[in-house]
Amino acid sequence: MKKALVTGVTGQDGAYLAQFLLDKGYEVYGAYRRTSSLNLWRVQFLKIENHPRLKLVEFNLLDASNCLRIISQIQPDEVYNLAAQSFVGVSFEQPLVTSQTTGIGVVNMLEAIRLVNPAIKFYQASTSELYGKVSDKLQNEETAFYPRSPYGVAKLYSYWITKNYREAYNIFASNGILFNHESSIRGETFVSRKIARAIAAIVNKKQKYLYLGNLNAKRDWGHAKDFVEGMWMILQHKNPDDFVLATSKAYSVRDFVELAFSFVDIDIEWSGTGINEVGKNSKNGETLIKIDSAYFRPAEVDYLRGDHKKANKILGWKPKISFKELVKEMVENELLNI
Ligand code: NAP
Ligand code: F7E
Repeated sequence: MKKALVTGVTGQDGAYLAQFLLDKGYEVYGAYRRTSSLNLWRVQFLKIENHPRLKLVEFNLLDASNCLRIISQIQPDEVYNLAAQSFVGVSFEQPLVTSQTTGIGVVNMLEAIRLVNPAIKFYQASTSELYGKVSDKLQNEETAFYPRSPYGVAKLYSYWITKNYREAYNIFASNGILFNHESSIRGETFVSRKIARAIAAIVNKKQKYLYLGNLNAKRDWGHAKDFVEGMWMILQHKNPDDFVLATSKAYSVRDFVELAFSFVDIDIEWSGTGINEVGKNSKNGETLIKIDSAYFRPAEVDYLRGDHKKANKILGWKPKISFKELVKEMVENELLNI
């Protein structure tokens, strides 16, 4: 039975990946950060918390001794490093914590693997935020990086240190450069879930307005379930390598809002400009969406659209869940659980 260590198991991808690996027959060590109140709601949502092959272990990526001990005690076949401060907005407020956790912290894990057993395979959660101020209309593994946030810069370090340990020590260390992926268990502050939650609250008269920042930013949004399968495929490939996982379709935040409201039969009509723009229910003229400048970022990533040809050709990976299905699932889940 193969053993996998998944860091960040309390996060969206960690929970989905743990579920995926359990289904594949792995023994899964789900590493979570010790806090005053353990937060396992995602693992519970996916109904895997009592799975006999899921072992939850306390862990902190910032503590090198802890990484070393965990790797030497568990002796995993595969390590998926998903732990990070992953919110781009917060990274502008907490640049040092973000640099340490999302950037430097990764070395703790790579060093532990190098010292304990360099045959352990390592997956690093890299991101489309590396591209930032994009030069190409469609970004692939060859596109130049130009990160636009402390988060993106930290991920640039972790991307390169992963590649460096591969080249210097022959460790099977691969980067998955993943474009945005969402689900019903996405963090509440990311724009997709924020919109879905607000719609359920507005329909149920618990909230009057949805406040947003930049409506025109475009993202390549997929479903987390498809993407965790890609992470596993990356580590099953015969050689360590870096792969883009994306849907290759881009939609704006505005598109997301319009589609999401359409699932509760509300057609959004926009008027005004800049921070005075509003979104109204076209049937009765009621204002539902307002702009709040607090949600604008000091430097924005305007456009991301990934080219997943390499992953498709070499790994046979492709996304299965469409943008429309994703948004529908998210809105329906919020309506059910409000
Ligand atoms: P997430 O929901 O924010 O999960 C991040 C996880 O990291 C949480 O379990 C968090 O624990 C844990 N963590 C944070 N600091 C830690 C530390 N010092 N030690 C141990 N664990 C720590 O993020 P996600 O969406 O699942 O993303 C997973 C990974 O993929 C992240 O590295 C993210 O940057 C990257 N990524 C995400 C996307 C996306 O669209 N989702 C795209 C590209 C790359 P707590 O629960 O205790 O906070
Ligand atoms: O923002 C705009 C915002 O916070 C998406 C992380 O998983 O994906 C994620 O990063 C866009 C941005 O995700 C609001 O300015 C407008 O342009 O949902 P987000 P993100 O920044 O793309 C990448 C791939 C990662 O690696 C990250 O870990 O939406 N936007 N209004 C807003 N964003 C938020 N959060 N809230 C708003 O009110």
